[in-house]
Amino acid sequence: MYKNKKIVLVGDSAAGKTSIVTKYINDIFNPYLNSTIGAAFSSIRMVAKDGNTDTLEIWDTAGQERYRSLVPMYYREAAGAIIVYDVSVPDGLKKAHEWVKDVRQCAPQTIKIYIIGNKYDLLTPAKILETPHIKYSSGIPHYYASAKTGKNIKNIFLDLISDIPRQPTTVPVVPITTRYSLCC
Ligand code: G3D
Ligand code: MG
Repeated sequence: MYKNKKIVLVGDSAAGKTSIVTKYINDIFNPYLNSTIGAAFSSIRMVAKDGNTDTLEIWDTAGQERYRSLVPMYYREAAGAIIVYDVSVPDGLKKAHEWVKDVRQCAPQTIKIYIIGNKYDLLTPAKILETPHIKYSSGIPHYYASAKTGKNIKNIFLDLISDIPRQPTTVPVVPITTRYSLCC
């Protein structure tokens, strides 16, 4: 038995975190989503690249300043962090790196971090030409994506889940004396 793999989505408000999760889980893009309050939880089973099935626990957090103090709570025992920024916002990638600092400070040291530049569909052909195609940003895997068109959404989750090693579940050890006392 293996532990579920806990993934947290963080990033500035309106970067598209909820839209990415909705696209991944339900394969729909809903342009009329309500903004997230606190965090939303979803669970899904998926087949990793090695053919084994993992259960993913996805925590979609709220980026607004007023909920920011809650975010470290969601980092606890997280195995992966998806940091989302909006490619159409100036300095989006720089802001994503502020979230990287946050994750490194509060999450387990072993956490796998991915940076996602969402809303790629909003870039004009001219803008696409001047946007550098980076695969890594300061050593962190970086993807351009679009929750609207679905670009890279499945790849992100598949790559991340396959990057996270499986951890056996710890079975609680029942002391022998306790076991005998139950029989009498
Ligand atoms: P958040 O969860 O990070 O706060 P949301 O962000 O998923 O709520 O999305 C914020 C806004 O961005 C929404 O629009 C949503 O439709 C839009 N959006 C999310 N992903 C994409 C994308 O890939 N492309 C485009 N074009 N828009 C996207 P509103 O208008 O409701 O604010
Ligand atoms: Mg949201």
